[in-house]
Amino acid sequence: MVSVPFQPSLFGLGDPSADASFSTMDRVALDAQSWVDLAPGWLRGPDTLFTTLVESVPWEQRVRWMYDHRVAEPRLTCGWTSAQAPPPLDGLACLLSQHYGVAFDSVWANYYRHGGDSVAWHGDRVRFTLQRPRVAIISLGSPRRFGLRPRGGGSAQWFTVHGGDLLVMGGRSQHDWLHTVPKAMHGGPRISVTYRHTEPDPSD
Ligand SMILES: O=C(O)CCC(=O)C(=O)O
Repeated sequence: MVSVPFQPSLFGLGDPSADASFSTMDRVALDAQSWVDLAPGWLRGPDTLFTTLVESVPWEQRVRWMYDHRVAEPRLTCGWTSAQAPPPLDGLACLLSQHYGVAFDSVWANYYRHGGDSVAWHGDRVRFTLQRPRVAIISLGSPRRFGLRPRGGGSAQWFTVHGGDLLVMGGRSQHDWLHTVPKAMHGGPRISVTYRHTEPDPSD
């Protein structure tokens, strides 16, 4: 694995601010009931936010049981309620909530320190309590591949997410699809800021 240092770009510097009109957003239908919304460059100043979060968040190393031994998750994480999340993550929760008509009340940030960090194929736990959860992900830092594949088997769909991009999974995507951020041989550091909601969409 070759670790590539993060190079901020001119576009990425400046105060973080989101596109409140979601003007670049496009919906990709995964199947009749599951979708992904993609808004490239939704957040301006993503490199400023990336650097601030790397330095200021109290990152935690979580461990998991694998059979009979404990393994460190290959990324660092930190979570808050949306109300307690540091700015501008709290304000971004409000903007996303207004747009999607659900109250995004929790924020989890994941720090992939280098291309060797990853998250394996999985569906989010919100599927145990919600029919059609929306999960919103803002990418910061280096680009990464983000994959989705049908839970029952079939070919994967791949997206490359760049710093400032917003990706939202919705419909039945947590139930019927799995998603992953695989290791990247020449990948640099990346943070994903993920938003989830507890209460269902009133129309569900
Ligand atoms: O980092 C990402 O973009 C995805 C994160 C994710 O799937 C998760 O934390 O459940």
